Amino acid sequence: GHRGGVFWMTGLPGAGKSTIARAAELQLFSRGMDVSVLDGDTLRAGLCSDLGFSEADRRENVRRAAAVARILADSGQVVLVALISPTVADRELARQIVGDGFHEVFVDTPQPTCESRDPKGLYAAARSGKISGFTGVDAPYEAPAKPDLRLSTDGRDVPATARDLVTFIARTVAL
Ligand code: GGZ
Repeated sequence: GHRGGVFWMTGLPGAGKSTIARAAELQLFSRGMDVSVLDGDTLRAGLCSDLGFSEADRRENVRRAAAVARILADSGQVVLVALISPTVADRELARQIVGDGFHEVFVDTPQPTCESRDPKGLYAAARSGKISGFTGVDAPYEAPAKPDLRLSTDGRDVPATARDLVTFIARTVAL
């Protein structure tokens, strides 16, 4: 068995949060651990479909994700949360809601790398003014100064990065 815990993955759009979370989920599952993933895309398709990208809506998005994560962690799950959660205050709110068992993970990918990935063309749309308020272009991203874990992704493949996360999680939730 293992304890529950919340591993809150913050980073720029395109940093690899969701991809690393999904890869880590598989690795944790194959170790027999109880794991779930809450990611921005999924939450915004359902629980948070009424929210946009204003500062207040992002804060509410974070608040709901943290509340759900806490419920799951209290029931013993390892919860991977993949949300931009752009400000220090957003993540402080999440930490406060989750309580003990909150761990901040910074998916640290240089912005040029994120922009060159641009899987959905959103950086390009933001650069050309087709969308506004895009994180990293014309909306802020405050990198965590002292994350509990920093995942540097540049030049590394997803399974290797996910392995670093899984090692950290396994150590953290061990009974
Ligand atoms: C940031 C945006 C925006 C704006 C749409 N700013 O790479 P994606 O496309 O699929 O994932 C991003 C997702 C970010 O949602 P989060 O819930 O993680 O954000 S937050 O924590 O700030 O609430 C991105 C897409 O939504 N997207 N418009 N303007 N990301």
